[in-house]
Amino acid sequence: MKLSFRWYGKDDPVTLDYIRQIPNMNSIVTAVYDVPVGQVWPQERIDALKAEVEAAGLAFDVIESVPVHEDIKLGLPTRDTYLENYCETVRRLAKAGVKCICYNFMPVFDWTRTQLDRLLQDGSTALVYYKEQLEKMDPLSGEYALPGWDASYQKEELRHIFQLYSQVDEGKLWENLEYFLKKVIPVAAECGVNMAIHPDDPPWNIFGLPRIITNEQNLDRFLKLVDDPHNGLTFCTGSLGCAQFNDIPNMVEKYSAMGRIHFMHMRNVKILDDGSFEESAHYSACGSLDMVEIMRILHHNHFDGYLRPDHGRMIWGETGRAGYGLYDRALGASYLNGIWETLEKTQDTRQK
Ligand code: DNO
Repeated sequence: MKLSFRWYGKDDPVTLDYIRQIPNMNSIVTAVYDVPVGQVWPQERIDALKAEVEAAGLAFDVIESVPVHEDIKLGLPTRDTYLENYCETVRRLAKAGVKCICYNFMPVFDWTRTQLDRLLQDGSTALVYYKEQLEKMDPLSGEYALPGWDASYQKEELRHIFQLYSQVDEGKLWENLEYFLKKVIPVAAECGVNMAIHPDDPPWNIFGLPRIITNEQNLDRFLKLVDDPHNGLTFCTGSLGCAQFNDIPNMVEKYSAMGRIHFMHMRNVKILDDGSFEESAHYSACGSLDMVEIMRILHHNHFDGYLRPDHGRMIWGETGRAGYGLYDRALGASYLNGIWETLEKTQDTRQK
């Protein structure tokens, strides 16, 4: 297990110097953020980022994310140019030593919450998804700007994209994903990079848009589309784990035994009765997931990929990027370190 931490670059109030003070910290998870989606990342920008991360004594080997242009997800004729650009970015990242690239295939919106600062009983704030609130949200109203959403769309553009998606059902989205993988995975394999798709968050359709990286059956199907170890997963416990239908320990067991998990996002969530959920502290009892069990399975299966504490709450008066403050994620990292060290030092539960 290589412990890692997401860093949003120079604008991130959480500095590399702070991150490296977290015990056992190994790698930075970052990206070149200001290149428009679909364009090739300039090599000098990649190299500068690498130099900055390495100067702080941390490894530059995980990118989250290289975003997939909407035309690829929609299967438009323009997709081939964007695919070529995507492959070129993969090559350039590999040249800079990157080992793992996280991306997602969610139409239009990335992760979705209905509130980013819900006050919890202990006085911290967290990201939540309340079904009732979501049903009242109209993404086309222009009133919402969530951090997981591409804010560059104008209202009319968004309307147009929604119209285009009326022709793309789940079956079509699968075809477009396959087309993407068949172009990108051979390039990744050639240059030794692991591609790691992030599951849809939440793992069900929202706003009438299809979502397919959602459950075990679909993850099986995904891995078979291109059955190559470079075609793997970012296993996000919080994204998949906010749905009752996902048995997280079983899924972690299956995919880590197959060697197809390249990146773990460790987050705990509390599932509520009506299918809503609240993000919680990492500690198992704070949410619905058994974090020790998940780590035990990873350890047992000799997981040696990257792992990062995912979204934290805002605690101790910290302000900053929702989900990505320093304090609660650092607490999460320490907690995960503690579990892992215990597993390493107690009886050997590993497969021989
Ligand atoms: C949320 C993140 C996601 C993730 C992308 C990967 O906090 O886990 O935004 O980075 O879905 O492409």
